[in-house]
Amino acid sequence: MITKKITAGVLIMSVFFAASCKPKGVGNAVSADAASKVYVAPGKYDEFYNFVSGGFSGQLSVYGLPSGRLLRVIPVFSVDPEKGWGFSEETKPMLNTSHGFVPWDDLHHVEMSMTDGSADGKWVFVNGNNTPRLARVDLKTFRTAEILELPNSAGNHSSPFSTENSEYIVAGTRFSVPPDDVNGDVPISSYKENFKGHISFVSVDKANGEMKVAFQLKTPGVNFDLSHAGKGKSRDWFFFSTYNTEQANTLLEVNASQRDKDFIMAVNWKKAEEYVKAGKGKKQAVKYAHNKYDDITHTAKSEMENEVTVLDITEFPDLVYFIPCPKSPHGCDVDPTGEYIVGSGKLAALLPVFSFDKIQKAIADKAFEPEKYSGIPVIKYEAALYGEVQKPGLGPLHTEFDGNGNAYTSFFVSSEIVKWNIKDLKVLDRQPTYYSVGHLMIPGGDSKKPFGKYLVAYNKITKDRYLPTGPELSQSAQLFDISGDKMQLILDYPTIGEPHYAQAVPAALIRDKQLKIFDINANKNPYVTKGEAESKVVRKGNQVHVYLTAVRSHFAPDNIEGVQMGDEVFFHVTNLEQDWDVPHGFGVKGAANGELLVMPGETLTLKWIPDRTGIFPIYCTDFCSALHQEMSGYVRVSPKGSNVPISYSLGNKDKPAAPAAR
Ligand code: K7E
Ligand code: CUA
Repeated sequence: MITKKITAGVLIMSVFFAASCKPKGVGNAVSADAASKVYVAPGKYDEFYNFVSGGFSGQLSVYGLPSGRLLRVIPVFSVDPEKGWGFSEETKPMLNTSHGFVPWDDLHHVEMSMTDGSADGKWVFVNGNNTPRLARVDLKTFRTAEILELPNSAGNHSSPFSTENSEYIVAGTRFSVPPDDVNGDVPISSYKENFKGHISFVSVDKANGEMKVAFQLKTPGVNFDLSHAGKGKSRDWFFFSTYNTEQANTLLEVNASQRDKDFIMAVNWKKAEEYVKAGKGKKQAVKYAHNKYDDITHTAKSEMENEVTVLDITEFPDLVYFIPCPKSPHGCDVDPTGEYIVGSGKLAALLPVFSFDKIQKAIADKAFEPEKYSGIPVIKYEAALYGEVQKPGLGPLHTEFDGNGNAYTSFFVSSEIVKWNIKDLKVLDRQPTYYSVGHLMIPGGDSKKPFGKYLVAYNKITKDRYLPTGPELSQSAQLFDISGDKMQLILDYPTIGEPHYAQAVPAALIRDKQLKIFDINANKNPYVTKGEAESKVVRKGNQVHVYLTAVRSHFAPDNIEGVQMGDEVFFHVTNLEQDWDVPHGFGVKGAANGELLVMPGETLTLKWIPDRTGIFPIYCTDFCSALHQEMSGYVRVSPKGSNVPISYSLGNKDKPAAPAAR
């Protein structure tokens, strides 16, 4: 038995190691007119914003397409000393969780907020795969506005995917684990009895985007990988790919690859919503963090939530159905019409396409397998199947759509993108990728209205593609023109972190909505300083609060004395500028902290605990004017108990110290 299993494992591994084979035609794939297709002249704008997951970097990067220009890296789940994200006192609460401050995560998927099944350019949702979290990035500021931890979950991979009007963003747990409210101190080998899956349905407030765990579905213990909501006629449904339906708990590469088929889980989320409204859900005590950033107080707040409503899917016979899908499916993608659901079995030699109409008929006719799976009806494979794409390639992962009846699937093992027709399931074109493509992306390619035109392949391995940089090579993106019958490779560029999924939308949807400055008059940060005359230094016990202003090209005050060893110094820096693109930075010698990068009208706070006596320069880190190098000052640190009083000045105009509030 064991030998048999190991042989299966070796087979699987050898398929995956074949990933490093070079595809044919390497080196001459880019034709002569490619340069003109990606050329965006200096001063001209790109046609698309492209939001790209950073994988293990935990951040979201923003590129222009077709140029491949990197426009921005938005810190989300990982601290970023460059922007002070997770270092300033105001942003630290954003990374709070029920485990405390978690400074990193693994960000895989990107979903734009949607109206009528199409991106509306308001927000981008992203997932944290490690400590299960969802984040919302505001596209007016290109900043993370909200982070929501997910209870009962472990590894939020199947996320975030949105219903047609972003009624819900889903989050399916990758790892099943014992629920949060039971004793989880159980043998790992008791997986089958004690481990459960949970899918979170997170509602989104139409007006301000605020997220809330509306309810969860408790499922048998399996791994959830990816998902997509239905569209059009299937809009009330959600589809999730599962693997490890073997319910193995060790050596998954072998033991979770035993069954010939795993499942796509079809969920009628409208029904689930009705059950919850009718009070059928069970309230469960849990603990998870909900963090929000406020652009008026310029401060994040972290609150612990303590309850969630759970529906056990085994108790509701018409809520969830399993559809067999060969073999360890990864991507689960729904075409623009909502009729076709593509399951990409990583170990399958074909690509099954399921029909929503047939699934509905199968449910009505009870065309189920004789045996349920953990109490859930299993629809007969043939009863749900529209057809199979034969010999599409090896190691299918993800599928996107161009809106013209074509699907494009990425193949990791055979390292290629394959274009096929959704109706007749015939392969139309295949192009190599360099190398081992993971996700692929067409602007709007998972929505009701794909914008088409381009396809980007996000590749895992680059080997000989760029100048070598030691043991670690960058991942790459490859841009294809898909406007013709054949895909044409037109650009190749390195990426930040490890990109997984990405999305892109026409620039016009976002470009003109940008916030240029924060209104200083509206600034309600408790430590704001609205003019130089109000700048001051206040001692409160062993805390020294420095109310500092920044304007081209000085800080007020810039000479500070009276700080002592044992003090905690808080620099509350307000940028008084009211002009676009004039941030000021703030750095302190020896501070065990990041810098601050303060936008016009904003207040941010840097905490510093001096470790020695002496003179410590402070300075602006962002080249803001011709006299930027002059934008600096000094802080004097004296021994504990010294009689040097608190004093501060600018231009030798001494100001008396504000009365100490001890
Ligand atoms: Cu295919 Cu995490 Cu979406 Cu990567 S996942 S490739
Ligand atoms: Cu302010 Cu440089």
